[in-house]
Amino acid sequence: MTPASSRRRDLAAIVASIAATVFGAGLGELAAAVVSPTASPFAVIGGGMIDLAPAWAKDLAIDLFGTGDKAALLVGIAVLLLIVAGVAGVLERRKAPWGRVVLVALGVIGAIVSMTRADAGTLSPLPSLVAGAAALVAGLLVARLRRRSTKAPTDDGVSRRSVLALSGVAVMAGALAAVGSVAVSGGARAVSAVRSALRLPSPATTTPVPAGADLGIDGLGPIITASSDFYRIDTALVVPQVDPATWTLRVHGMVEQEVVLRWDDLVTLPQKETVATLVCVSNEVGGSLIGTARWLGVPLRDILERAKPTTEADMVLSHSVDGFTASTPLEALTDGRDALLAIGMNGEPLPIEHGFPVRMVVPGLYGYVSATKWVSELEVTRYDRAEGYWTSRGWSERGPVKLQSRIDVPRSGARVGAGDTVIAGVAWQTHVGVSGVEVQIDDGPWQAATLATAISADTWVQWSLPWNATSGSHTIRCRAISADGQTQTSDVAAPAPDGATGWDERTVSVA
Ligand SMILES: Nc1nc2c(c(=O)[nH]1)N[C@H]1C(S)=C(S)[C@@H](COP(=O)(O)O)O[C@H]1N2
Ligand SMILES: [Mo]
Repeated sequence: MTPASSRRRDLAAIVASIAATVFGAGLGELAAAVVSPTASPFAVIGGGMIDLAPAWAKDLAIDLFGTGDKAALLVGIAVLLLIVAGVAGVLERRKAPWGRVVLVALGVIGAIVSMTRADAGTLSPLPSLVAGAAALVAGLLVARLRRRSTKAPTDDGVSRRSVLALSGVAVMAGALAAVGSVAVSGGARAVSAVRSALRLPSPATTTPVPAGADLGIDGLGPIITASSDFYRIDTALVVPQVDPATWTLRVHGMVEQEVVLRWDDLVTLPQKETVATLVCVSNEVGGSLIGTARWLGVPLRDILERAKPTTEADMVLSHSVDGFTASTPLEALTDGRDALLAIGMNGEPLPIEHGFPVRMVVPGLYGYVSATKWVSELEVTRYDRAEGYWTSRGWSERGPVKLQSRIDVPRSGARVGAGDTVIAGVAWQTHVGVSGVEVQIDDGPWQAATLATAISADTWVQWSLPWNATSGSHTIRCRAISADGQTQTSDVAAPAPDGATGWDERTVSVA
């Protein structure tokens, strides 16, 4: 065989193997959609990778892709899979049956990982096994065709075309199966229908939003973030689908009385509506992983009171149905702040990706130690006995929110006309509160900005400063002063392990 024809055969083997893999992957997704969406081979491999990721990797992913980190991961897995499939193709041609073995091994690996997932059921390995088996069968079919083509060298052109045609059909069938899996995925539609039909109880107490809370400045986001604009951060590649009818919350551990709460119990308890700002520990200085919403729910204190934590307990490890956990100081849940077991967000049931039907919201703490979505368990324990999901990956065990401020107007790199304009932004240290914001233009003096009326210490506050802009390039920076008199530090710290610090800064060119 000439090197050229060998290369051509390698290429054909690669195409055939990739086609078989796409076919297998598509069928695996379809099988998952039918038996269990969270057991999708892509979801279990991706979920496993997320769980293995250390603090810096999470940070890097959010840094590079923002809230598109999950899509980026799935694309990454797909690319990796295709590369492995290509290598398997060459291997199969030169050292059969090792290429086939690799494809089957991928399915088996998926099946094994699927069984280690927190939400694994008995059928969880099935989709990955289907994927492996389908890839094997498709691979064998194409190989058979290829062998025929080697036996009849004169027919080479024709057979190569049929190999390509069969590969094309396999790819198309795989893609179709994957698309079909979205349509078949009944679980998601069912829960979303339940959510739409749900009526929330009315709150016994509410938090008013003062008229002066929103400065109404163009480019400054609204004081209450629309649910559809609210940032989303979690480890769930497939959003958990939890039906309120089957939801339970088990309060156990270091308690005098174990308590199990059902949805019907929860909605009959007195509800509170509060406004609270939620911020992610991964939020960079000037970042957008922060939002403010009206939350409806039952104070966690009322729930814990029924279980009666013992005096040695100092932490509540909240568990999500998908295995995520958060370690919250028991004190933050019982000291009277508006720590809620929330069922409503901005007047509607929680959006499914924000924790439907029930999540936690605790003012003053970053989300990773407090805001468990799809919550299913409150384990009363101690910091020296247990740790939360991100703590075991290098993040701090307690996550009090740090004092921060952000410039929203003018936007970074914006072109501003000379003359009277405005600088504006938000500042927060949830549950402590903000008493002032100062702004520095170039190397000028720090000037006091005007603060909007705060909703409460649990929310961000808007601020603004009139500015007579002169032409040229200007650097604007801001710093907040907390309600307890601290000035926001200029020390620069990365988000890991307990939240970013430093001053937000924008450079704008004035025409
Ligand atoms: N079940 C679950 N809950 C979770 C997380 C998660 O990964 N899984 N992430 C937490 C983190 S890190 C943050 S910042 C908030 C984000 O809540 P949001 O997506 O509603 O904005 O949810 C918290 N609750
Ligand atoms: Mo977070």
